[in-house]
Amino acid sequence: MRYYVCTLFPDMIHQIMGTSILGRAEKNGYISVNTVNIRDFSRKNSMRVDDYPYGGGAGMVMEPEPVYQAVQAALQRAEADRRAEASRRAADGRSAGAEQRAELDRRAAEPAQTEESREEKSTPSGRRTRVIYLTPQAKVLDQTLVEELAREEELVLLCGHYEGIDERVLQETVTDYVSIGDYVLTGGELGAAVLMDAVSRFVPGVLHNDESSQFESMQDNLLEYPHFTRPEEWHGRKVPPVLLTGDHGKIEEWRYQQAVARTQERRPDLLKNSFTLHTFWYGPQAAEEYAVCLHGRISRYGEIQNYNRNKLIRSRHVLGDQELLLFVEGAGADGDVPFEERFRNLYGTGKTLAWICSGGSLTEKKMAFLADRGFRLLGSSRYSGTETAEQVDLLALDIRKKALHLAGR
Ligand code: 6GU
Repeated sequence: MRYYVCTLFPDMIHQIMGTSILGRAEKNGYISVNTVNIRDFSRKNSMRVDDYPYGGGAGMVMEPEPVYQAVQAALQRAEADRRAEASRRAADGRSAGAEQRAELDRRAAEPAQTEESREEKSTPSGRRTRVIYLTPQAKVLDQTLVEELAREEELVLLCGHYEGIDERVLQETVTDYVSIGDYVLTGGELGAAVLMDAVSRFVPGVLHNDESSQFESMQDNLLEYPHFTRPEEWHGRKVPPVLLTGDHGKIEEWRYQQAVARTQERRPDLLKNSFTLHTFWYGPQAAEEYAVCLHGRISRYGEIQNYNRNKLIRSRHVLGDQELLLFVEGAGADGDVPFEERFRNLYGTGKTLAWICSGGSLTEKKMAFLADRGFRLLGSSRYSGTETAEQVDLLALDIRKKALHLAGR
């Protein structure tokens, strides 16, 4: 991940980003932190970049031209770095597969973008570089947006000061407006640092295995369960006995209950965005593997059930409003038990969300059947079993985003 921060205080950014885990990540090349000093683009002898607001009122406003020049400089550096990275990868790939090599060579060989064509042109991955303005007048950063931003190769961050920035340059350059909370700071730098910290945690290589939890409660819109380490008793307080049993099923269940109870108590507003995930799979072993993998990327809790089993088929299942059914059907899995028969005891409430993944054919009939049974179909996808971890991740993020959206939250 490459960051380009347009700011009046580059030292502040480098100070924060040069410390601890982020400093290590930069040293090891997993992230790069670049700054553009907006003051370098002042046209005044005083080097000032602010002026009085039209219409009067308190405070100063940052002028459009120096901000525009700074953002353009950031975008140009981003483009140069992207090219350098592509040729480096192409060089590295000479010994790798020919297909990959051809793709990378193609990217590296793309003609340089002129400044005039930038607006229409996008990055080699087909997207425009995101230019994020840090401001309290925006949607508050959350974990879903953090994960989405972490999928970018580069981000340009614009930090304002004084009362704000002339609206016209924002209209012309900014793609995203982000706040870090409902309070006002003296400038955008701390917001930019917060965003970069949260995003960098999702960049592969930044966290070591012992620093990252595979999937965090926050991604489930739940707070973390409480943690304990040695000694077993401290100041007369004992570690909850369940944690000493070694029974992983029980421990996971306890942690889930703790996470929900804690969220209820401290952040009840989060609970309405939380879903309990139930994954039902049937068909061959490959379906189970895919189900386990996808489930684990959508939620750290919930259950995975084998619907090949007659016992399950016979017992009644009703999923509620805040439950999400992930339905994974293996290739050629219709076999001996017809679909309608297999799910004759499965019901939703009418609001229960469902997503169908199929290794074979996704028929209208199956979708209609689920809709009839009280499920709201979020969407569907196909899988081949040859998906990369990144593709599964992307699908998981999409399902979570759609679930929040469809539930109207
Ligand atoms: Cl990102 N910037 C400023 N100046 N104030 C804020 C903020 C950002 N987020 C919350 N308050």
